[in-house]
Parts: sequence; structure tokens; C-alpha cells
Amino acid sequence: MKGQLRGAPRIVRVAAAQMGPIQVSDSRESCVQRLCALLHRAADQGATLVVFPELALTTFFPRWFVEDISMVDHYYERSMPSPATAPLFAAARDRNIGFSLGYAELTADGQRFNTQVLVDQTANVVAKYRKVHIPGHASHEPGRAFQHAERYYFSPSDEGFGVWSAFGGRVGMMICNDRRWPETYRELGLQGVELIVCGYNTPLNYIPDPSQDRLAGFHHALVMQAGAYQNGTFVVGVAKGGCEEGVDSLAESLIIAPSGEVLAKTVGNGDEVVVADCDLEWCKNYQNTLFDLDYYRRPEAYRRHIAQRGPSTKADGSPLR
Ligand code: CDV
Repeated sequence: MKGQLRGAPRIVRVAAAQMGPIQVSDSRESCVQRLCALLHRAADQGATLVVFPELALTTFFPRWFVEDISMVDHYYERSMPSPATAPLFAAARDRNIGFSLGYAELTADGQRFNTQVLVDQTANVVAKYRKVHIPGHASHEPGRAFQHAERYYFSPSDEGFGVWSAFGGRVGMMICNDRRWPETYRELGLQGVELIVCGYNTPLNYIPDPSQDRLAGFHHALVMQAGAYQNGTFVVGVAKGGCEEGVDSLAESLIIAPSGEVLAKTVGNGDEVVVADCDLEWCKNYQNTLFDLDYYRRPEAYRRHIAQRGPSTKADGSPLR
């Protein structure tokens, strides 16, 4: 066990910039204006990194199904920065503040991903992450009050999880449903992550099992606090909350310490900024003691983690026997 606890502070002042709803009638330009206003509020509070939600440039379009997917091409970005987001990058450069931003990505060869970029204080894109765990369904389900057709509109990442040197530390990314999976945090933990940034859109009505609805905020905090503690990392989860096109979504954006404690939380469900000083050295108190992964993990006892996908299937989806 390394045993070395925190040294001289390495503080990153992080802002969680929650958004309220984006309606279908809201233009990309109006969203970018809101993001710029949030960025300025974060910069005014001395933040060096501001975290924005998942799919922050448009309404959450997977709640509708269209037979011809090209009909929704206008919801995707073909480049980042794009012409519409250029003012956000300019504001970041002017204010010397980095950001993470979620958007729908359409690649030159026609692939569609649910993507998040990490942008440094000089407005350079330092990392791009594509969502690994795609929830919902892949075809139209007419019986539902609203669709959650992410598996129709997005392919899962072909790249997996990354951690990048940025903001004086080791920064990882995840998107919405990824936060519910312990594998996400461990993949990042095994790369020495110190700060995980995550945007989300979480409807408060979970149609496959409404008994979970009253627990939406509890489950959201539970998984992120556990993931932070078990990997000795800061976790920042940022919502697009409120009532969007008739669908209520969870707000409750959180900044969580490696101890698992909540350092900051939004109070409303609209556009709102909360900040916290994240001393990345704090990670050592956990990563070098209880969760010294190198010292204590037993990968030889965890073989099923990569050999199987679920209780009865191998990783490739074929039956166990
Ligand atoms: N955007 C999401 O990934 N939402 C899921 C919902 C479908 C449960 C989430 O995990 O919050």
C-alpha cells in the first residue's frame, strides 16, 4: 500500500452549470447564448472548469421516433467547434475557463454518437468521449407516453473510457446512464482518474418500472457518491432538468468529493451554477489507502467481468453453455 496522503493542494474550482429545459422551438443559437451566460457566471465565481449537461445544444430528441433518421440530422453536430458553438469557445478563451459539453455527433461516415468534449482554458478540445452505455430502446414503442429511443439514434462508443491530463490532474468523462454502472468508474479508476465529469438527462418517469420514479434522485446520488468513494475521485454530475416538451427531468446536479460527500448541489430545476473547490490531492487519501487498487484488487477473482456480459451470456452475447 502506498500510504502517502495528500500533499500541497492542487485546487481546481469546478462549476456545475445546470440547464433548464430546451424546447423544440428553441434555436441552437439561443442554447449557446444560455451556455455563454452560464460560463460567464462560472468565470465570475473564479471557476477554471465549467461542466455542461448531456445533449446541451438541443431538446432531448430521442423522446420521439422518426422512421427516416435523416429527418433529425439537424439535431447532430458534424464538427466541434461548430459554427453555432463558436461563441462558446470564444467566451471560454476570453474568460480563461475550460468546459465540458454534451452534444449529438454525426461523423463524416454517417455514424451517430452521444458525445461529450473536454475543452481547455485556451479553448482547445483536449478530449472527446462517446457514451458507452446506451439506455432505452431501438425501435418505436407506441404504447409509451414518450419514447426513449437512444438505441436507435446512437451507436455505443467503439473507444471505451479514457482519462486525460488536464486542469492539473487526471480527468475522465462519462455520460448520463454510464454513471449507473460500476464498470464505468473502475475503468476510469484504473487509469488514475481524479475528476470525472458527466452530463445527464434523466426523465422522472421511468416507463419500464414506475415504482422507481420516487427514487430517481436517490439512485442518482447513490451511484455517483459510491463511484467517487470507491475510486477516490471527484465526480461532477450536471443535469438538463425541468419540464421539457411535457416530460419532467431530474435536476439535482452534484459535485462530489473522493470521500463520497456532496460538496455542492443545485436547488432549482432551471439554469443554475454551483461551484466547489476540488483539491485533487484529496484523491490520495483514498487511492493510496483503502482503495489502493494496485495493492488490494484481485483481478484473478473477477474473470467474469470480461468473460460474461450478463448472468447467462458471454461478453459477445452468446449463451454461457
Ligand atoms: N439519458 C440517459 O441516459 N437517461 C437514462 C434514463 C433512460 C434512465 C439515465 O440513466 O438517466
